[in-house]
Parts: sequence; structure tokens; C-alpha cells
Amino acid sequence: MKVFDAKHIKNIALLGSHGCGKTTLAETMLFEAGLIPRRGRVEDKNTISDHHELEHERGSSVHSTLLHTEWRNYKINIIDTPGLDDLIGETMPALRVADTCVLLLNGHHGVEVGTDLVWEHMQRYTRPVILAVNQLDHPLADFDGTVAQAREHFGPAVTIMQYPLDQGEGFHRIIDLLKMTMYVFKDAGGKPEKQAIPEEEKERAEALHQELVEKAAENDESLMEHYFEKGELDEDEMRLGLKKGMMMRSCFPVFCMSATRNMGSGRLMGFIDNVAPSAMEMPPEPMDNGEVLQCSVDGPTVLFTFKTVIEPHAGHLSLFKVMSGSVSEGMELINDNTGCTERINQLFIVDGKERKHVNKLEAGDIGGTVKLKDTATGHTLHTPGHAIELKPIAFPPSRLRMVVKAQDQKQEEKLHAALVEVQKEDPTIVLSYDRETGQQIIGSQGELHLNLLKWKLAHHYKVDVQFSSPKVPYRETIRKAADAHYRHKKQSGGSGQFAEVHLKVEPWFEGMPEPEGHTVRGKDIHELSTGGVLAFYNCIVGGVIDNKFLPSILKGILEKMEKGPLTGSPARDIRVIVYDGKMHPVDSNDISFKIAGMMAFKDAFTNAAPQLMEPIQRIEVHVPSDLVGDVMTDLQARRSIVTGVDANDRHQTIQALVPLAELDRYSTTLRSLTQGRGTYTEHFHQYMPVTAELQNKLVLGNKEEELAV
Ligand SMILES: Nc1nc2c(ncn2[C@@H]2O[C@H](COP(=O)(O)OP(=O)(O)OP(=O)(O)O)[C@@H](O)[C@H]2O)c(=O)[nH]1
Ligand SMILES: [Mg+2]
Repeated sequence: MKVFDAKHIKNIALLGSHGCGKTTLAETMLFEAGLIPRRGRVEDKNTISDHHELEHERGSSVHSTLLHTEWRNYKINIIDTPGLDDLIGETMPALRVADTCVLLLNGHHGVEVGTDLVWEHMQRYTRPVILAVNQLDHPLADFDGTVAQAREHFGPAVTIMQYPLDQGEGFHRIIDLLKMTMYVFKDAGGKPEKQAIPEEEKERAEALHQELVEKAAENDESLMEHYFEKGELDEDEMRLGLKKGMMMRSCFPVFCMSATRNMGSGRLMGFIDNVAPSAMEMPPEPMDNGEVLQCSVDGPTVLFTFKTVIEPHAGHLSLFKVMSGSVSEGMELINDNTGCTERINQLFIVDGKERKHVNKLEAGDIGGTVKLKDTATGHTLHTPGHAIELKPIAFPPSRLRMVVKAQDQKQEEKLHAALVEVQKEDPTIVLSYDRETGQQIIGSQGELHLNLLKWKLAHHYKVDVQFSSPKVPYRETIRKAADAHYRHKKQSGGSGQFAEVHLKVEPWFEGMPEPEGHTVRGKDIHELSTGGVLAFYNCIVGGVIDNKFLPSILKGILEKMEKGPLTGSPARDIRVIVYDGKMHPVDSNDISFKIAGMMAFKDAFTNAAPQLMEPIQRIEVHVPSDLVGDVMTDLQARRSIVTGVDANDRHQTIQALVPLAELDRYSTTLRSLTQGRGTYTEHFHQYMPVTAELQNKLVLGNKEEELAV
């Protein structure tokens, strides 16, 4: 296997909406380069990229797949990403390591919702962008309309490099404005014949060529001078100018394509070879300590693991990019994130499920290795004697949180182990345990993502699971003060039990005055693990209860507060003043005072106008302006308070406070309300009292649940 030097390696990510033709284009790029003898089709389940059985079942990509092609002495590493927004966790690593993004537009749909969504994610990384208008053979293909939409959505940097003739079913000619030539394809596609631009197209081609030349010249003074002097730039000057424009993101060149008919891929690959930047030409990578790492052949060996592939029974395959230096088999590298020394026993280049053995990979290249001991996605490995930790991949927060349970209770442990594995492969599956509700929660990107997880668990780990909505973590508190006392007395044979506690409960708030009519002998302000406060005051007079029993009273109260009297939810923000009681010289002990404290607290709480509180979330909903009305109407039906609306471009951001109980599966509703265009983020805001009506309903519901148990 040939080792490519750093200058001759280009890394691209194929991005775009679901079904625009990324996988088909990847296949075509390999075929056209002669790396595969025949072209597979997504429909026939035989492409190199969509090789997973889940992809065969669904007929579309589910994972990001690494492939490579070789075009005129250059190696182009391709990461084919899935277009569905739920699978953004697969796309983010590709964006992180690609040096150029190739964004496919579907020539008959134009800029789609999925295109806009992936564009937003692309904005986190200021990578050069090539636009490829695909499916120009489709009867409804509209190149001009698609380019106009692209300009509207992505700005004036959208620059036509090529335009099609006879788009639609008879598509077979492309005018290239850099080479000022016409490519004419045979029915089977492949290598086109170069012909002169026909007379009737000359005027249009010349005008667009001038626009392209100006675009190429605008970022470089010497090119600008040449252009003014000669009124033209030669091909090399054009390439130089376009490269600068792409790197400054003032130029997104547009190419024409029919991936299924193999028309246009050769020219795209040639442009990537000659114009797209190599890793060494890219701006340096930020490190965690604020410094940067420039990709260079002479630097220390630095690998960044951007993906972990778990092949059941075959171990973990770690995919990495060589960020600097070179890597050879047998090297020992330090994992800066874990401190562990990793030996690179085997090196591969990876094409879908195929691995080809190589001895060495140079700076900028992408490859794989197996059996690393303690290295996960987003880690940095480097030669010893350095401290280099690159920034991890920023995965998006979960959009849907659900309880996950094994259908067969006996498989719970197996399920947990499986989820820990799945998480390594897909960091957007976020596993957590809610101690309060005792539920195992899965955070995901949406319903489809969850269904794919269910499939994986059933097929690869042999665990069938069910999902349900998480319990809402209510809280209980009081609205007024109340007194209660309780005498605990037990006489059974030998030694008895005796304790009497008198106490007062009050709603607690920050800065409340000290209690009137009591002498405060001691106080404990407890920050509760479930949030809020218990202020425990010792106001005993005359030693009627010995100091040594106060911790037992406190313990009893805290225990009762864990499961409040209304619905069994934790209680919070209460001041308890213990001011009187009785002891027995023989029968009083810790357990008696704990029970007396607990029971007195329960009685006082019940008489203190108990109030159920619910968590309120602060949400920001980001929607296209024309859909704001629908989203607002829906929010109003969710007991929400809209606190603001910000308008920017064609979008608006609605800020609202919404009870958590009303946000069950909101991401799914928002998607269907906005055809997938709306997104939202959610954070805990505060606890607020529920209405009396809702409280009655919840208390009743809890009683019924208790009876059922
Ligand atoms: N007519 C026409 N159909 C195409 C073209 N490219 C792809 N298709 C078809 O579009 C469908 C989707 O193609 P894929 O290559 O799977 O699209 P993708 O972008 O990889 O889709 P996801 O992986 O789901 O995001 C398939 O049926 C392809 O045959 C094209 O150039 N012309
Ligand atoms: Mg695909």
C-alpha cells in the first residue's frame, strides 16, 4: 500500500440532507478512480459506505463511514455522513477532522431543511466548503433555482464554477467556468469528452467566468494587480485565488453532478486535489491549554481519535487523524487524556468495513488501529515527552430523555453493560442514573435515534428494551407555620421506649428573621441533596430534651423529608424549631427521639398548608419566522410563560418558562410542528408551586399508585 506524503492527502466530509446522494457519490468517486471494479447502489445494499446491516435494513446511512479514493497521485480521504438530523453525533466527528466540507444539494429539492441544519453545525468549524448540486439528471432538476436558494441561505460566497446543459433526464453536458470548456458525457458517465463551449452559451459562460475570476482575485493583492493589468488570470492563478477564497470562506464553489450516472465526480476530485487545502495548509488546531498545534511533517507524532467503531466479537476499531508527524506500527504513544501508554500494534487504512494494512501514515492522513487499552473518542495520543491535548469534539446536548428498562428484568445488568459499550461508539447516547427516581435515563437526539438504539441492543447485545417517559421530580413544601407534638411510648416486656417532641414548622426563605418568643441555642442550615434547605433550630428550654438526642430528631426529620407526606417527593425550604419535649430517665434513647421527631414533623407539615412544587424549565425555541405562530400556540397549551422573542435573519428565538411535566417528548412535537426546522434547548430554571387543582390530581394519583403497589 502506497504511503502518500502530507501534501498529497486531502480530507473531505460528504454532508447534506437525507437522500441527497452522498453515499452514491462516495461510491462513484471510488469507482471512477478504479479502486472498485463495479459501482454498488444504495438500493442494492452493496455500496462500500452503507455496509452495516442496519443501513441495509433502512436503505440509508446510519453511521459516518471512512473511505478513500486516489485521483491523479492524490489520496482523498472521504467521510460519508448520514443526513438525518438525529444522527448528528455521527456527523460532528467528521466535521472535526475534515479539511474541506463537500455539501451536496439535491438539484430537484434545492436547499432542504436537512441542508440548513447541517449548515448550522458546519458553522462551528470554519472549514472551506464546496457545494455540489447533485441529481441534475432528475426530471425536476433546477440548477438555477438551487443556486439562488443557496445564495439566499449561505450568502454571496456561493460561486458558480460549473453549470449544466440539458438538466433533467437528458443531462449529459457541463460547462466548466474555470477551464472554459464543455464536458460531454456518454450515457454511462465516466470520463467526459472535452469540447468547445457552444456558440449560444458563450455569452453566459463568459459573464460567469468573469465573476469567477473576480472572486479568485479579490483576496490577493498581486492577483488583483495581474487581473487589472491583463484583464484575465491564468489557470494556476485562478486556483491560488480560489484556494485563498475557500480558506477565507468568501468563496463556496458550486459543482454540477449526477452521482447515479457518474457525471461530474472526476472534475470534483481534480479540484479537491489541486485547490482544496491539505491539513498542513489549514489553520492550527486549538489545544485544551489555549495553545495551538500546527500540522507539520516534522512535528511530534500526534493522533486525534475521532471515532470508535465497535464490532461485536471483534473489538474496538479507533479511527484517528494524524495531526502532526507520522505514525508507524510498533510506536508507543501517550494518551494525554488518560496518561496511559498505548502501543500501535497494527495500522490500517479503512474503506467501509474493509481494512488494508499499512506500515506508516503521514501527517494529515486518516487511518485506524485496534485494541487500544484506554483510549476513547476525542482523545489525543502523542510521542512521549510532550503535553498535547487537543480540544475534544463538541457533541450536541440530548434532545430527548427517556427511561430505559430491559423487558426481562433479569437482563438489567446486561443492559447496563451494553449501554456503556454503545456510548463509546455514539457519544450522543448519554446514560445517566436518576438517584431520586431510581430510573435509568437515556439521553438521545430523538425518537429515530432511540429506535436505532433499540435495534442495536436487540441485535448486537441480545437485550430487548422498552422506553418510557421519566418521572417528574416534584418537590413538597409548606405555605404557613404549624405546631405539632408527638409522644412515642412503647412498653414491651424489658426496656421501653419513650420520647416526646414539640416542634414548629415554617416556610423557610433566605434572610428570614430569627424566631420570636424562642431562645435559639443552636441551628443547622442543611443544604439538601435534592435541592433547597432544612433550617433546624434548637430552642429547647430547661434541658427538657438532652442535647445528645437532637441529632436523632434531626435524622428523623431528614428521613421524612426525603419522601414528603403529599406524594412521596422530597420536601424542601422548611424551618423546624424544636422547642419542647420530654425524656424518660431510663426508656429514652436515639431511636425513640428519631421516631418522635419524624412523626411530629409529619403532623406539623400536614397542617402547614402543604404545597407541591414542580420544576420549571427555561427553554429557547429556534424556529423559522413563518412558523412562530404555530409554535406559540402550542406553547400556550403547555402552561408556559413566554418571556421574550428575538428575531435574527429568517429565524426567531422564543424564550419561555415551561413546566417540565409539559415538555414530555417536546422535541418530537416541535419537529412535527416545524417539519424538522425547529430546534430547542432546555435548562432547569426553578421550582414553582402547582395549582390547587393539579396538586389534588397528583396527590390522588400518588395514593392510587401506593394502593396498587
Ligand atoms: N436521479 C438521481 N438519483 C440519485 C442521485 N444520487 C443519488 N440518488 C438516489 O437518491 C437516493 C439516496 O441516495 P443516497 O446516496 O443513499 O443518499 P445519501 O445522501 O447518502 O442519504 P443519507 O445517507 O440517508 O443521508 C438513492 O435512491 C439514490 O439512488 C443522482 O445523481 N440522481
Ligand atoms: Mg448515505
